[in-house]
Amino acid sequence: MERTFLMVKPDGVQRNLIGEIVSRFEDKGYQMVGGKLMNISEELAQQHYGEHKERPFFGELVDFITSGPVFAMVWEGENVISTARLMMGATNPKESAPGTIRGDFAVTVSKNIIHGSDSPESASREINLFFKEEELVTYDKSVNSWIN
Ligand code: DGI
Repeated sequence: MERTFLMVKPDGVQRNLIGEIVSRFEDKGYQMVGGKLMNISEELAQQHYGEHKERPFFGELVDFITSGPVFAMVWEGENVISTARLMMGATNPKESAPGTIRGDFAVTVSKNIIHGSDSPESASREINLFFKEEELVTYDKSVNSWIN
């Protein structure tokens, strides 16, 4: 089954949105297989956002993601990578539709509440960056036969 990496960023944790965000993915029919509250080190932040190294906002991005605890998660389900991106909404909340997480809770691109992998390659890279294999829990839920 497809897996993705999702993370409630420091602004989402401070604004008490962990539960709301987890609920949205549970309500959709996806299954959490890993989750932890953690602080991101400078080194991990640089690795995670490596593709943005040359961007003018890279320093700001690293400072922000290390500014407080995040809630890192792995979610599983059919087409979860691209559907989670749809549920998150556009990167810039000025463009994200109402009903999406960013559309409902964020105002500015630098504090846009949630991260989600954008491809199978980044999902695999980010899951491995944040979680050890033994931290991920594979289990069956009988309700899944009514979802898939
Ligand atoms: O995958 P996304 O998070 O939707 O977007 P991305 O991978 O293009 O960018 C990663 C994060 O970088 C994004 O969630 C917020 C931040 N970001 C993107 N563009 C800008 C930005 N931050 C600032 N301050 N200015 C930008 O133009």
